[in-house]
Amino acid sequence: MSPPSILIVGSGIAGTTLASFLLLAPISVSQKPHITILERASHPRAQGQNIDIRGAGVAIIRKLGLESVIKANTTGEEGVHFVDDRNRLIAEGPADKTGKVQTGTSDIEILRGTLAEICYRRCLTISHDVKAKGGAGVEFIFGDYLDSITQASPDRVEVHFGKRNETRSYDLVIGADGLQSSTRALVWGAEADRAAVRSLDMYGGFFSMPSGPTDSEWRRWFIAPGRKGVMVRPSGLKDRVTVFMYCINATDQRFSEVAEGGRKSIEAQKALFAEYFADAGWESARLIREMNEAEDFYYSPVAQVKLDEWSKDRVVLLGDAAYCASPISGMGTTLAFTGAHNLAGSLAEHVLSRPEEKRDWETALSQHETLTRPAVEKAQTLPFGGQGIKVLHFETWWAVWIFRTSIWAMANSGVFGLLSKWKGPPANDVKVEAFEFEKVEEFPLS
Ligand SMILES: Cc1cc2nc3c(=O)[nH]c(=O)nc-3n(C[C@H](O)[C@H](O)[C@H](O)COP(=O)(O)OP(=O)(O)OC[C@H]3O[C@@H](n4cnc5c(N)ncnc54)[C@H](O)[C@@H]3O)c2cc1C
Ligand SMILES: *[C@@H]1O[C@H](CO)[C@@H](O)[C@H](O)[C@H]1NC(C)=O
Ligand SMILES: *[C@@H]1O[C@H](CO)[C@@H](O)[C@H](O)[C@H]1NC(C)=O
Ligand SMILES: CC(=O)N[C@H]1CO[C@H](CO)[C@@H](O)[C@@H]1O
Repeated sequence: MSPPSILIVGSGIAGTTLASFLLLAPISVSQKPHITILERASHPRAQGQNIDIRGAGVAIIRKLGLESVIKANTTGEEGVHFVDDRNRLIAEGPADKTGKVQTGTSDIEILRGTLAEICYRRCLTISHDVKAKGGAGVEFIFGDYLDSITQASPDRVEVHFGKRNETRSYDLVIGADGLQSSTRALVWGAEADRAAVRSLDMYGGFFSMPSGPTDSEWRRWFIAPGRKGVMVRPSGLKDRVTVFMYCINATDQRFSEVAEGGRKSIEAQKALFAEYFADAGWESARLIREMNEAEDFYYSPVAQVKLDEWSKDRVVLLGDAAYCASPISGMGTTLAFTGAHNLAGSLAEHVLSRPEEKRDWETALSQHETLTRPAVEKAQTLPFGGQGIKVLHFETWWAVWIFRTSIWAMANSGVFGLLSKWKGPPANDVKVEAFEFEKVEEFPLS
């Protein structure tokens, strides 16, 4: 009996977590799958700004032995300060460090790049252990991409690697290649792909910069007139902070045009933000200067992905590629973890633990979807149907002034505190399925 061969496209949070769990399925080493992880970047991408791990996500990192290392690498954010153009405090929302209540700052705040690196290294050590026992483990391929994916027969998927010009075939292909997934475009088709991505008319630039005298352990959130804003947040390192600049604009086509060219478009992406923030006030001059120098600048449209079906024959999508909830939801990473756990558990149950003639791929893929969808649907329900973000942002100075005054009044009336006591975070409603996986040692702290 030959173990299944699985290709995972994308070495992000979802892809590496899935591979780790697949290798921890409670089966003999000879039954463990051959896994290839294909990543377009030439090395693991240590980019991105602060992300949250909430509720169910915390239970899942614990299963991977990652709780201590992740908690040792958090950004230490104390909470949110809304500031005005003269950097005066308008309102304050402290972090919830118990994980029980929903505030802007969640139980675990970590830089996306740090988390991606930890997940990648976890996957490497698990793979190493499997190989030491005679299993196949994971083969990583960096710096390449697929330019075709075809269902060659009912149970084989043929793929072609663009750069190395090589054709291979797999039992299963998983597209864990993020919001702008090309697996989704290749398999679902260009038209379905366009229809699946629901723009929130918001575009973000992420980078880090040296700390200055006004920075602290508090996130500073400045909302400028003209529907744009900035967050400057602690990074976990004393001498650096992270920046998220964003613009909301449904008509300026340049925002979607510069998203197309990938890394080639970085100069155009930076120029667009520099144009929009030139007269935004506050610390914009410093931000533009630092953005222009930043080597870790990352641009992304803010969007959600909605698909009726996450799999087609033997191709399945996972994480942002299948069901991006957008950074506004604060749930993207928790959903990537939950989905990876459900997909690995379902494959272990219906495929990996069975002899070849009894493998039930269809049930595994549909079970993953049934288990994961309810959490996705909740997370994708944004305040005011996604218009919430627009409601908070205004075109004119006087509207911004009224907004600032009303947040100030709300903060002083204790409304924020009351709100946070009423409603638990949606992540605490997300169920962690009771799949059994092999125990793994706690990831070393250094
Ligand atoms: C560089 C980067 C920075 C990010 N920064 C933030 C942030 O600051 N805040 C936030 O809320 N979310 C951010 N995100 C998104 C966040 O990581 C996800 O919402 C969440 O963690 C779910 O992860 P995922 O694994 O599904 O997707 P992702 O984390 O997007 O991972 C997808 C992976 O697939 C790779 N990939 C893409 N296309 C291909 C291809 N054609 N072939 C092979 N590999 C491919 C990407 O390089 C990436 O490594 C960022 C994503 C990336 C890639
Ligand atoms: C790719 O490989 C095929 C078959 O091996 C060969 O015919 C073709 O010329 C190669 N293409 C490139 C661009 O090298
Ligand atoms: C949005 O873009 C349009 C077209 O470029 C521009 O005219 C408009 O001023 C922009 N809106 C804001 C709020 O900047
Ligand atoms: C990826 C990363 O930054 N890891 C750090 C996490 O925390 C430990 C212990 O403080 C460091 O040794 C790692 O370098």
